[in-house]
Amino acid sequence: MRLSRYFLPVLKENPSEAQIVSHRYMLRAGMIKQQAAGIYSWLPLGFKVLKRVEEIVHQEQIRAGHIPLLMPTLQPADLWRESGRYDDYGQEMLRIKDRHDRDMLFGPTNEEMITDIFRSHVSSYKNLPLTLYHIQWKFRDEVRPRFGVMRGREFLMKDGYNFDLTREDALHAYNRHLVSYLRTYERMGLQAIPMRADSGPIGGDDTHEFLVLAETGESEVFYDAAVTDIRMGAREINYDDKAQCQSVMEEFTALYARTDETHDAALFEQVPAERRRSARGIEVGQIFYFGTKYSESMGATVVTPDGSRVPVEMGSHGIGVSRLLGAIIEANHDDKGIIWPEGVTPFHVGIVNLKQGDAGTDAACTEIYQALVAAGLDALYDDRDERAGAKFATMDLIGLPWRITIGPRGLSSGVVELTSRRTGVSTEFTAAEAVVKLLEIYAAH
Ligand code: 5CA
Repeated sequence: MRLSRYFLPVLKENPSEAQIVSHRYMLRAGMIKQQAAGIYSWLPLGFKVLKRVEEIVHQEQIRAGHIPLLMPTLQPADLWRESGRYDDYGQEMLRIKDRHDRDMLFGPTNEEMITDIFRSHVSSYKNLPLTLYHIQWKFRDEVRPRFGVMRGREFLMKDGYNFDLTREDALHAYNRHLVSYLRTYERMGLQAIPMRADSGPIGGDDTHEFLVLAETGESEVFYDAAVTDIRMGAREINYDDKAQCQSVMEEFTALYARTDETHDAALFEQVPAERRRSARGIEVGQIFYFGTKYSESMGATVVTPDGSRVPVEMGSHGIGVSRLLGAIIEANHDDKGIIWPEGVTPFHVGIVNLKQGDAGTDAACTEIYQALVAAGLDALYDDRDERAGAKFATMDLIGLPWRITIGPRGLSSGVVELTSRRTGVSTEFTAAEAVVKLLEIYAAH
């Protein structure tokens, strides 16, 4: 993409309404525009990152054996009357009437609708286990929408629902989600720690939230510092292997890590004093096991091998897809702007032409731009007639992990400069070497 033809409305001034760094940079980098409290348009750069985050979520869900579908944003109120949540949900639910005076709502989550789909089509244990998920916009009329996409009213969520015959199978689904979430966050350059939490309006006994540690996080958390040393890394996971998923779950949840809702001061005292931490965190996901809470009230039953009928065992599992962009920026930035992890960057590399209008540098920039595109890399070429300083500032703000700088001096000795946004370190390469180097870097992502 040539920047002169792109739509990147960067802001020079700090927007006064933004209290935290991710919100400030998302507005300044022209990623989002607020349309109403907690409701945003996703401008091209923001939309590109959102799609990349969404793609990683899809890939890891499919890897875990979970099946994508798509449910609507609007739901009939009657489904929610069946589960009893229509009245319970309170003012967070946006209630709408259609022209026939029927009660509708903008879905804040989909337990009822997925249970309805299940009961319409599945009636035998032979179709289990089954996990269905979608990535769809939700609406929650939050009292205090704030911090940009962190606490929106309209937000994008991945929500998945497992259906199993036995409690043991449902707990395996819970573990599978836990493992797949850990992989998902790590691919985005984030460490998200599973912490014992409270189930709130979703219900159920077993639940973990995934917390990214950040000073600006809304949740208060207490944990054993040793938990921050554990990584999924590149280990191979067989998602059908119950014992393996269980052991990863135990490894990541054995140490003390809880949100304030379930914090137990006496238990926390047993953590060695030098490892006891209290901090703040951003909740980027939550998994729930709730058994037959919805299947019983909504009549979702299956025939068992011995011919009897039982309500299906369920759980639900959510990732805050749009919130993740805020969390990634909170964890990856400096005072000049965003520093995208390679896994989610909107463009792989930016090209800065130091002397726009000079025939030699223009031709060299076009050539390397075309070579990058031909190699399958997504490059943003700043071909605007601007000072070099302004171009560097824009690149630093929008946070592409790599920048190629091309000017007459380097070209006279046949080199361009490849600079890491994270370390600031520059290395000289020929244009062809720079392309190869970038291909190597991105092969791992
Ligand atoms: N049905 C369950 C699991 S699918 C559920 O709704 N869980 S949840 O309430 O915990 O939401 C899942 C994730 O969505 C949260 O962990 C959080 O990351 C994200 N989320 C929740 N509310 C908001 C909001 N107002 N703005 C942005 N993201 C949100």
